[in-house]
Amino acid sequence: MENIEKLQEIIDNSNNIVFFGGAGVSTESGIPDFRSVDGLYNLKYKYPPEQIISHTFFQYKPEEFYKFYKDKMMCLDAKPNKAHTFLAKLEEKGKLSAVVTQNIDGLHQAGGSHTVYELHGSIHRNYCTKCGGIIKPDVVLYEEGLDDETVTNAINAISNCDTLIIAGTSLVVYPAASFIRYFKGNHLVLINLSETSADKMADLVIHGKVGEVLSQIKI
Ligand code: CNA
Repeated sequence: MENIEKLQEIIDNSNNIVFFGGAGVSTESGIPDFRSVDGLYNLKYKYPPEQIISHTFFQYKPEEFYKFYKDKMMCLDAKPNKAHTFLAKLEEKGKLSAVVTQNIDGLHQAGGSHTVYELHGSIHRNYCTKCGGIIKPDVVLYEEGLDDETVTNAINAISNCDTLIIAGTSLVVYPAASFIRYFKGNHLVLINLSETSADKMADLVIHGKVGEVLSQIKI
């Protein structure tokens, strides 16, 4: 409760908030994350998920890749949750300048957010790898680089914000996790179920569910 009040005060006094999130933002929409106990990394597959969602695996075993991808990553029926709608409202009120997300599910846009930098792409876009070649989802696989323009926009947003809210991410996937180092504003807030390496840097750490936490804030 004391933490919620502190978060309310920080949000009330901020006019340029950036939200940096990960898979934990969508677990309340029913999409499993990668590293929690019931996340994707604890499921049993013929190959470890890290291997399946790599560029090499996609090239050499596209059918196996697509089996896993369609089954576990293309969550087209998921609906935005309280975290997504809260952030959209915060943007509408002119208090949030950008959402920087590692998620590929498109739920921030579905929830009404406009400025969303998708560091790892989106399941909602696909492209042909060469004319008449295999279709690849526009998601960043292991061994692949991030889109330059998206990275520049994300870093600019983080560098210029007054408050950075980091939520629902284990902060272990690089380079995405390193972008939070560009923050030089007033308040760093961390909302995550489990501890992260950035807890010690934050002004406020809330170990809880991001949707539940944010929906208690009045805007
Ligand atoms: P991760 O490594 O799975 O970490 C998720 C973190 O969120 C963990 O620390 C959890 O404790 C925490 N968490 C889970 N649920 C909640 C909740 N309701 N509230 C607060 N915290 C919660 O995921 P990261 O995003 O850090 O890892 C990066 C990968 C995961 C990116 O490449 C993503 O593309 C990829 N991913 C995306 C999705 C998606 O688009 N929804 C789903 C699964 C994985």
